[in-house]
Amino acid sequence: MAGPLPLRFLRSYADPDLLPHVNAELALMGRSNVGKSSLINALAQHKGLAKTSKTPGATRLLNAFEVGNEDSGRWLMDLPGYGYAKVSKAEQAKWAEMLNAYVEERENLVAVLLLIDGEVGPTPLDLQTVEWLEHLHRPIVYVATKADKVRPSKSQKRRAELTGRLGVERKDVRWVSADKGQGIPELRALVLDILGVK
Ligand SMILES: Nc1nc2c(ncn2[C@@H]2O[C@H](COP(=O)(O)OP(=O)(O)OP(=O)(O)O)[C@@H](O)[C@H]2O)c(=O)[nH]1
Ligand SMILES: [Mg+2]
Repeated sequence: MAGPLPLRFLRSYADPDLLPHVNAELALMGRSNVGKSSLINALAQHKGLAKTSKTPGATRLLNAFEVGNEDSGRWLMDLPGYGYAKVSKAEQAKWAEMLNAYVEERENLVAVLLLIDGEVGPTPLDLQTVEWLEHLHRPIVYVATKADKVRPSKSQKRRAELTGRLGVERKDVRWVSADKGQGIPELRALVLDILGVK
């Protein structure tokens, strides 16, 4: 278990080719509005650190945050979401290209935190993303978001459905609520461990 993560926003990148070398990087992926930026804020216990919005499409660039000491070279990357139908086809294609290039080529991307909406469950696009990440041999950490929105009476059934559709075991999915704090200390500890932050 760990307290708030020391996270500093560094800068945004539109082009993954311009990213500098780092020691280790962990990226948050998931469909638009699943709660990636909110999760960053919860990990840091710092509202407003990453831009969030009720409307999908809040994050449009690759946003780099440094974890731990200054110049630790251990980064957490907030990515634009996928599957947001309301932006133009051209814009969607641009984001997809940016995400693809990032995930395919980024060296020292040690794992991807793949966020799945705990209330909605995995969408076809989420399952497609899983296949793609597996194909690229990128380790996946499954995180189910918005746990507070699942009624306690439905929680067991929902958990079983979600793990069943992902084809993983229950212990492989971490349930979190950025709003209520559920699962956040455990996820902080995992992030530090994955990135090798002392
Ligand atoms: N109830 C509840 N709402 C949440 C939680 N996490 C995020 N939200 C809400 O979900 C909406 C989207 O959150 P964001 O963090 O902006 O989502 P995102 O994945 O970064 O979205 P994009 O940047 O568009 O890809 C906001 O209205 C948040 O307040 C949660 O744990 N519980
Ligand atoms: Mg975002």
